[in-house]
Amino acid sequence: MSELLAKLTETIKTGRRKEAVETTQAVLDANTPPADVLGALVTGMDDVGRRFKANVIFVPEVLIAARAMKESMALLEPFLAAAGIKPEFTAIIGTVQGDLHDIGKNLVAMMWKGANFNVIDLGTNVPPEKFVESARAENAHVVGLSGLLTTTMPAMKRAVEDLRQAAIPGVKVVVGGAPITQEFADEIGADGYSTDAASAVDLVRSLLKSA
Ligand code: B1M
Repeated sequence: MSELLAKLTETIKTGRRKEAVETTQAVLDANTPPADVLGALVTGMDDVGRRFKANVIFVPEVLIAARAMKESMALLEPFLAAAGIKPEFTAIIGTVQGDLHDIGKNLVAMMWKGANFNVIDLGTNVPPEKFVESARAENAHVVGLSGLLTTTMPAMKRAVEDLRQAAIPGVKVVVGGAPITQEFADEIGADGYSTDAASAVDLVRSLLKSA
């Protein structure tokens, strides 16, 4: 069985969608514990994240791996639900108000899903109050703000301020996007900043582990 799980990890790493789905079905048919199947999938996406961060692979490979992961997860989800296994964290994500860029934000959302977070994607041009409303309604552990325009950096600042003012217990705010820097993140009072989608997984894990 561990051979099949290793194969499953490999199909995600290489984005072989059809094989990923077939292998997921095979391990489920063999009554493999759903947590072990999930572990094999997440290990695959973690590896994708590491190689993306190291510039060994690029956006298209990540998208292909994420698609394989998504289809395998669709098969696995009913088994996870039946076993009472829930995603570790709930994460809200969106591109800040006035900003329509979503490629980077979508990559972060995919990486977070690949790490088995429950991801609620609010899309682009998201007003500060929508982040607050959604974080409250979903009992979010983390809110991710993406911004690609220097002209929308003030909207990111407002969103962080509103989230701080709302004082939602335990929620961490993380930011990213091409013009965003660690200095800016510190200046606006965000809990964390990451340069890329793969690091955004490590960032959330470390912020929430130390919470
Ligand atoms: Co726009 N655009 N664009 N654009 N666009 C930029 C950003 C720009 C740098 C181009 C340039 O002039 N050289 C420039 C901004 C300049 C500035 O602000 N200083 C610019 C401009 C000016 C504009 C318009 C104003 C143009 C106009 O209409 N006059 C307009 C604005 C519209 C609006 O938003 N209101 C506009 C429009 C567009 C398109 C619609 C045509 C299209 C967006 C399509 C889409 O997103 N669906 C577009 C594109 C594609 C770009 C470029 C070419 C590429 C952006 C991208 O997707 N990169 C960009 C120039 C460039 O970067 N070369 C440009 C790939 C993506 C994977 O990277 O989003 O940085 P990125 O995400 C990274 C990290 O930043 C990080 O992870 C990702 C990688 O792993 N990250 C996070 C991102 N979010 C994160 C969140 C996190 C953590 C990490 O935690 C929550």
